[in-house]
Amino acid sequence: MFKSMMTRTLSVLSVCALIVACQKEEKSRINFPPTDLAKENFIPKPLKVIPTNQAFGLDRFTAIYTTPNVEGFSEVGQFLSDKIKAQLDLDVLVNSDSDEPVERIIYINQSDSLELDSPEGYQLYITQDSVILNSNTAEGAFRGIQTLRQAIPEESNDTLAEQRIWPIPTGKIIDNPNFGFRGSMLDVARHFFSVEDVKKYIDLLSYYKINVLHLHLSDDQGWRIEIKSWPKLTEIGGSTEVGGEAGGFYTQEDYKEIVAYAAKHYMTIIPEIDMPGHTNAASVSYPFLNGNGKTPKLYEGTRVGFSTFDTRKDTVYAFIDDVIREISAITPGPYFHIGGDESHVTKKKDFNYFVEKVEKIVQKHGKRMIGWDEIATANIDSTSISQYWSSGDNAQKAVKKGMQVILSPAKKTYLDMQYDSLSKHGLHWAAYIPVDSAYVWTPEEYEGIPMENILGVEAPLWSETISNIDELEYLAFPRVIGYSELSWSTKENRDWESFKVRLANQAPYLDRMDVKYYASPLIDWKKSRYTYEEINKD
Ligand code: TNX
Repeated sequence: MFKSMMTRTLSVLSVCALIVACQKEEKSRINFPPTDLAKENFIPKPLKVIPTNQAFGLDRFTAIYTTPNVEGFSEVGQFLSDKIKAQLDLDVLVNSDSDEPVERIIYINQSDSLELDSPEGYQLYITQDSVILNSNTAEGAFRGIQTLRQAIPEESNDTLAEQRIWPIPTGKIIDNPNFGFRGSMLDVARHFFSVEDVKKYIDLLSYYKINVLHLHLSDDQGWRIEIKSWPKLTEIGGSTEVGGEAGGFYTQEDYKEIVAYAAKHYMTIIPEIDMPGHTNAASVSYPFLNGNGKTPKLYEGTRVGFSTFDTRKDTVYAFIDDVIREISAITPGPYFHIGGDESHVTKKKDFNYFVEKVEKIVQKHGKRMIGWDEIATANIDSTSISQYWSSGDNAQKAVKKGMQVILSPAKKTYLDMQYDSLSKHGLHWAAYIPVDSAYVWTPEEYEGIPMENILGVEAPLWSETISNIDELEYLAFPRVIGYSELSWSTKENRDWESFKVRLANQAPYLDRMDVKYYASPLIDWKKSRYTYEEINKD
């Protein structure tokens, strides 16, 4: 114990010595042109940005150090180093004791400072000689390095010294999220998306500090996760998708890979098995589940609301217990989503009875239940969570029960809504959602739901009209970037005119990541491979 404290103190001291040494080494100072940290295109906008108008030169004499012996910190340092390498082809060593000359350091520091009053809060102090990132937790450090990544210029300045230098503006950033839950949902049931596709979506979301990915794993058109005790769910139920293509599913190993990848990005995966409606694929696989008296067939259309489980059969609940048990065992996050939407052929009292029974099963397996807003009609616990998508009445019912609400109003947050009548993909039953309309609303004051009942904001991407990653990106980007700011930044810090400019400047990053975003004509894109006309020609 004493020894480890000593090592820690010593290494903090040696890092301090290094900073002082760097500061003394006047000759390594480079004459940067003045900068303005407040003009960086950060999304989401940090709580406070105080510029000091000089520059930290990121170059091959820069090294990363992290607080030793605190879980996760060196991995966050390595993550930053890997991203710098991928972007700039620059090697920045992490916690290295090599003799390579180091002139400037990035220090990722665990700090118990009371000012950092949330696990995701962080402070960045950028001076000419060092970048110090303070946070209580590795999660906060991870959010902080996304901000730092956004301050690294796309182009190096090659006129300042012999080596290539990427100047980062100096100053101080104090940041903390407005909502702890900032999510997106991906429907892998209507069309299946591969593990690689999901990982790319995670990469992009986490750059904008989104920390929840909800996977809609079952619907009428497909069952997408292996359940070892009920193998036909994927053998039969996973074999098709909308339009009649081959479908697909995640083995439990695939799912674990997604969960682990998300965890590395400090992102929680929420699995959803949609019940008692939206269950045609399950009932085709095991017909005893069916409650509407019809012999089901595989379904490749896009209608909703025609299927239901039999809510009065014990064997149905034994089946659900197995499904929730197997998925919960490989899901480290605290939530299990039971769907519950559009059960149009389930009688009201059967629906409520069903939700109440399934809530107990979810709790038995150690998870907190989430359901679409309809679940609030049942007699459920205040610990369960209602996801508002269409009914203000249901939201009020949830609030009366003391439940938390996730805000996903279809007419504001549905990523599958078309931008306008020219959009190549998407639906418009709830609204057309252009990029400004997606951003300009106030979750904190939505439909009179008290702030203390709002868990956060989630933008669902339903996949009836999209079948590959390019189409996914067309609908999600750039709107999901706006939802990241709506859920991270405070109301006072959000402003369409400012957001619009910062969004325009995301083009180089999105291009570098090969994101086929929709180049909305509302945005004066900084540089884009896709013009509005090109994207809209078919
Ligand atoms: C409604 S939103 C649905 C989904 C569809 C979506 C299409 C909700 C809980 N149910 O089944 O995919 O509309 O926009």
